[in-house]
Amino acid sequence: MKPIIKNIYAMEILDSRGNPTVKVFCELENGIIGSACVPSGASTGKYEALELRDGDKSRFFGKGVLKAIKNIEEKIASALKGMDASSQREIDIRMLELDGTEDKTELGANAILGVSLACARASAHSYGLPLYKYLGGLNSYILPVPMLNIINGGVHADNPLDIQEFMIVPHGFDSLKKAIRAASETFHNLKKTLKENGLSVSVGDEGGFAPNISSTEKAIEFILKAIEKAGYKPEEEISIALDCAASEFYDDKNGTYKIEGKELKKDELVSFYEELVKKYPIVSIEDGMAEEDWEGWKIITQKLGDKIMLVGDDVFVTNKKRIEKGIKENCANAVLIKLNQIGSLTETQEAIDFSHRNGYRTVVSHRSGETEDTFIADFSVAMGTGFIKTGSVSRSERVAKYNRLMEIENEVFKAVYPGKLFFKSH
Ligand code: 2PG
Ligand code: MG
Repeated sequence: MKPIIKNIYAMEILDSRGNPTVKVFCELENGIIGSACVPSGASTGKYEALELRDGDKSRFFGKGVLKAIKNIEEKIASALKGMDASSQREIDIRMLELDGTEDKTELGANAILGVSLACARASAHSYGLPLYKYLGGLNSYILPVPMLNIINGGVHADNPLDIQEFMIVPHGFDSLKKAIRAASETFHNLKKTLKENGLSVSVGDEGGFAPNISSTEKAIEFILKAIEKAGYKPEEEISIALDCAASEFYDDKNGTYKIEGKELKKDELVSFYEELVKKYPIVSIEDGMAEEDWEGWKIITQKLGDKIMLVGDDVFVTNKKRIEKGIKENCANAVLIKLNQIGSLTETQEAIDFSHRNGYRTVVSHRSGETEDTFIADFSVAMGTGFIKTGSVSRSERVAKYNRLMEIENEVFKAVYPGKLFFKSH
């Protein structure tokens, strides 16, 4: 029996920062209901699709999402009723037409994405398939290598670190379970090390520690010490990845970057990164340059593009047009993938396919404001991206995704953990 959409409805729930967000339910005529929750960023890119908020200061400081819910229930539901929930492209394109704007300002990307994902879930249930198989095919088998953010800075924490995310990449293992265990043991050793140094071990938005330090090098050294204390080998087994979120410290008037109390020109910032890469086992830098700074992106790609992954987040915003510009101009070599940056499953899949076809790697990513929804875990396996970043090994909205991935690893016959494949040179 075809999974025909009977009704679509939504409600306001809270995200991991206690702010409202959208949860959507897709009810099928066969009685099955699929639901999905929409996450929300803090260091959002300027060119992301619009997250529709009410702006009514008397509720949730203006952050309510009742308008988005109204759009779902009054406009989108009637347009999709009677459609086959497995016709994902048709559903998404129908919503894009209904919205009619470039960046989803009419209906809201949070409204559209919630519906898009809830339809996929309902249809997967209806066919009796786990989401990763439904989206990726019955033979989906590639797990992602996690990038775990264990020290938080930037706008995700109340500390003086300019760089937003200090991640560990446990690539030197032959299973995801072993990689997650290594990450957990490193995390706990980092806690011990920070405590011994009189530093706070309270965590930031993504579950990483947020110690009161300002030096990038110091943060990296604490992590390397923790890896060793946990009995693992830095570089061989566990490396470092950074998300600089450089748009947050870019001065677009002067074209300079303010980092660690200094004002650096583009090439000086790139030299700063080059030194870090020389000194430490860094395998990936995300948003090393700002979203507007295409020139800076060219410089960093020339200098570091053949050595490490250079991941574009704010600069690409999961938008095929911006990714295309990046590829043409030789900017970055990988793309961060966030469903809610572009606002539909279909467009996200297109962005991933397009990146892969052009030799760019992709990393599926959470948002700093998350929910208990584990869609991205299944999605990363379905798309075979080989990478995911979904925070630290604390805070359940982060851990839920890793736990789901380990479940998938149990389920898939000889699932491949590609860590050693991706980082051969290390
Ligand atoms: C990022 C994300 C997720 P935010 O910059 O990559 O870590 O943060 O959701 O705040 O944009
Ligand atoms: Mg980022």
